[in-house]
Amino acid sequence: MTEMATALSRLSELAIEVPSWAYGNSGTRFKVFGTPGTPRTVREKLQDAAKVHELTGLAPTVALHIPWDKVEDYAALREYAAGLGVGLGTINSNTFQDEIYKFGSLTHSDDAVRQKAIDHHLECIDIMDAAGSRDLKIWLADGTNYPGQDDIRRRQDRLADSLRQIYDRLGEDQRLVLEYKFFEPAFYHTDVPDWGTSYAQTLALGDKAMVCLDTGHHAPGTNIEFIVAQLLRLGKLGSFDFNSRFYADDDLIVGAADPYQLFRILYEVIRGGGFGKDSGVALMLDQCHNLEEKIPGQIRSVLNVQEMTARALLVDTEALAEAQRAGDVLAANGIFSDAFYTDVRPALADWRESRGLPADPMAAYKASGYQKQINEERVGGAQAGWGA
Ligand code: PSV
Ligand code: MN
Repeated sequence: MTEMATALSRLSELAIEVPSWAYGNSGTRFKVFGTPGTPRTVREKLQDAAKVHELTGLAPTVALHIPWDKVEDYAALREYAAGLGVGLGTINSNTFQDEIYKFGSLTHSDDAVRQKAIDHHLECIDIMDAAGSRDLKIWLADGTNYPGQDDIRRRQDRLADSLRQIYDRLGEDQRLVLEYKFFEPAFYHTDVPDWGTSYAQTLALGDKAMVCLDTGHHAPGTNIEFIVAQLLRLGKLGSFDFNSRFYADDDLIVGAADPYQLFRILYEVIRGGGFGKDSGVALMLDQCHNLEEKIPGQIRSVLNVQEMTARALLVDTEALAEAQRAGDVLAANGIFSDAFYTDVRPALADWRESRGLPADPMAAYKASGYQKQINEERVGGAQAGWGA
């Protein structure tokens, strides 16, 4: 087998979870631009996600956000999704849009507010039971804007207690993933700002609690692949929220800003045993499409992950280990770079065709007429978006 064939033989293990909210309207704090054809309901979001999977074979599950994607009957939603060829994935909690959470949710000093936030997560687990989801993803907007505003140490204790109550309600095969973010919306301190805090909190909980790494949630210049390597080493990397950024938490198309960084991250994922169905690492997207059309935006994103995964699989690990052992810095770096600079696109096009998929999913989407169809059909009603 050629090196390319060996690399591509592992690609069928790649599965990327897409976020329901990527199909709704979202934007910046200045303006959210609506686009024609935007879903009005969860079912319409699932239709769009299914289109991405149909054309790429890469996105078999869809993450839901509660309450944005609240429905009466999750078992029925699950069946509806299955009919479209996709499954329901991670359930994301949301304690960042209610008035009562102005000063925090799982860390709040008022027990009544904190209980409400805990109850919301317990409700999310009920939804997971009905939807058949494995993961509960928790990201908190909790933090403070001014030194002295609250007792940052007590807030950690309250967080630990809240998480314990949520963790104890998880089913045997369910997990909790705790997502960190270094700032925003809080500007002085954030209660789960970094992987270390997420690691410490999830370690205290037990094996079913893991860290979620959102690639947009670090200070500029952070060596994210190092964090990936470390968390895999510690057995605590539960999931990714992939997106890319130039400045802050930009939520742009993954791989758009820095493809080499995506390559380096995926190399460490593979190297650390985080790649493949049984690895326990969920590869998700967390993106917002404000200017571009959303469905092709998601298609581009999953293709970018696939492309960088293929390149990372091309690294000649034996030659690399040998160069590293020999202390040959330039040879080692050269081997690494050679894989990154290999154009895998023609091979990927063949790979897709051999599986009955379109060689060029972006072109296939354009030619499919789907966008025109939803633009015409989805008229009236309220377009889904942040808070909807
Ligand atoms: C927070 O910035 C975040 O990354 C979390 O994952 C939220 O659930 C998501 O964005 C909402 O868009
Ligand atoms: Mn995220």
